[in-house]
Amino acid sequence: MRLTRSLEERLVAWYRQGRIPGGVFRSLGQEAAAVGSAYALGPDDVCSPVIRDLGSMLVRGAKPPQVFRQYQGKAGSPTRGRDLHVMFSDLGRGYLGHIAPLGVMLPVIAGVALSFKLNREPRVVLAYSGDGATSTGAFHEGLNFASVQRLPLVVLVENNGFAYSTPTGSETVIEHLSDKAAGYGIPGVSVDGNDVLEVHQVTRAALEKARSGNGVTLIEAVTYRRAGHAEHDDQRYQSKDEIAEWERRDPVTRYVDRLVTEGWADPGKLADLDHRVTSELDQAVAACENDPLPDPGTALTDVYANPATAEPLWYRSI
Ligand SMILES: Cc1ncc(C[n+]2csc(CCOP(=O)(O)OP(=O)(O)O)c2C)c(N)n1
Ligand SMILES: [Mg+2]
Repeated sequence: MRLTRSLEERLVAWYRQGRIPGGVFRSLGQEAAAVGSAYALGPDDVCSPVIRDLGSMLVRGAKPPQVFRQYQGKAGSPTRGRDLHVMFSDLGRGYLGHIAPLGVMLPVIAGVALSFKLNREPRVVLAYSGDGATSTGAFHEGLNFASVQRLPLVVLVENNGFAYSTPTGSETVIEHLSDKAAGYGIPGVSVDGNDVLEVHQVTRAALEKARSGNGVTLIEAVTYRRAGHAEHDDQRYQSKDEIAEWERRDPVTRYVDRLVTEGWADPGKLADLDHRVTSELDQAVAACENDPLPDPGTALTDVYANPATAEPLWYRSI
């Protein structure tokens, strides 16, 4: 959680310096949902993160230099400048990059879970979703199919109170998003999304249930988006009191307090961990900040399965 937060803070600084060509979507205040749940996955399992789930990718082994290169669209980034921010996959580490239209990853990920079932592999899939995405047709079709087929899937909905500027109450009339599970005949549970251990325990139980052939679970992690939708968004539609209230429930502070009060870690050890995060990020920045951008002449390469070989038409004019 500390690595996720500090990495995103560096990205924000770069964004303000005009060094990021796309958007920066932060998970400030909701890191526990992505991190606590991803730690419940086994080494051969797969997850499909969405925009606030950088933490899950770091848990699965994504490295900060990769993330910095990707955000800057560098030639050496995971998508070699073809896509931006967290939209990249690493099948070896078990995460699938998402595609921008909300909800459409659910049918894709249901297909991944179906392949595990057909091949009798004891692997499970953890699909992340925002609250807004649960109101799309694709989400419904994907979840319905997965439920009917009893696929090894867990869907974790991060209810952070907003879909861009639309409050959750204007996206859906139900109060608890876990109640949507009833429409699919699967169990649904709501958890405190800012309690990393609760998220972890509930996700782990649901993943094991899926692994033993007992089907899909829908988990709602109740949290709050303390930053804007992305860095360009001034959040004028969010109440300052509400943001302050959720800052008091910050998942990192809460976990640190618990580690210290219950005697799991002393403050010195936690300070060492903070230093480690800072130096890992310093090294990552040094390793990649002067990397080159991709050669524009290669823009069509690797975009389609059978890449076009001709130069892009506009290339000759630059
Ligand atoms: C089908 C579709 N409609 C609209 C958008 C534009 N859009 C991108 S993110 C977003 C908000 C998503 O809200 P939510 O699912 O709650 O996730 P959050 O950003 O809160 O993590 C919107 C409206 C989109 N990408 N796809
Ligand atoms: Mg949301």
